[in-house]
Amino acid sequence: MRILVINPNTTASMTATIGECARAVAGPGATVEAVNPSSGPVSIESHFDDAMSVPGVLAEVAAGERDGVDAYVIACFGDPGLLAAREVAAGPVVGIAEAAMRTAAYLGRGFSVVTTLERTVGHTWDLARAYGLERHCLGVHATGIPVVELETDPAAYATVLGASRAALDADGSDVVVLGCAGMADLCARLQDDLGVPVVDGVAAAVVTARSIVELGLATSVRNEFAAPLQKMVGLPLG
Ligand code: 5HY
Repeated sequence: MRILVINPNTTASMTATIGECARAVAGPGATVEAVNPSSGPVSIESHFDDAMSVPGVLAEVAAGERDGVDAYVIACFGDPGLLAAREVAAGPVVGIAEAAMRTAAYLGRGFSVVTTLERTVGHTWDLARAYGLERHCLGVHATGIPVVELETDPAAYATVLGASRAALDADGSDVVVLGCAGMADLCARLQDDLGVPVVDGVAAAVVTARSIVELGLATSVRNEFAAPLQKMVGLPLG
């Protein structure tokens, strides 16, 4: 089984870390390839960034379809282009925010999302509502760390740990959801230090995508998620 993990931002070092975290949970018989678009935002922290990343995400999915990919993961917590990608792909497409929140809902009464910048908080609430998980999402908390600084700021781990502790206390929650793909490599250490389940969406999405394929399931093409009509002009989306 081939799983294509798409980092919608163009930071290749982050794609490499995401790929390692994805491979660690992919399981036997699954190969994971991690890619990012060649053009677009270096990080996704606004509605503008989110929108500008979508053509690149869809181009990667279109290339994956030509290449025989079985399932896709969109590895950005805004889940950019998720529904459109489901129209393009024959196999399942799983976004890390949706996978993380759904997984967290199995693990306790409520979860707290710990994310990067304050300006992304509203979009995360929008996603929790869209996925029907608002009842389980007890809070969304910004650390103030820009996405690219997760890789470079030596204090990033301590800041995420402190924000997670504060979120658990403030929300009365049982589970922490990491609100950025760039936090994937912090997950195991945070879980040890916090003593509660910590959900990394990259891992949750890879396992979810694999499970859907193993169940012999795929996105329904009956109505909404049927293949889009070919009517694009001047956009190389395949
Ligand atoms: C992400 N941005 O997972 C989101 C997270 C965020 O470039 N990868 C990004 O901060 O909203």
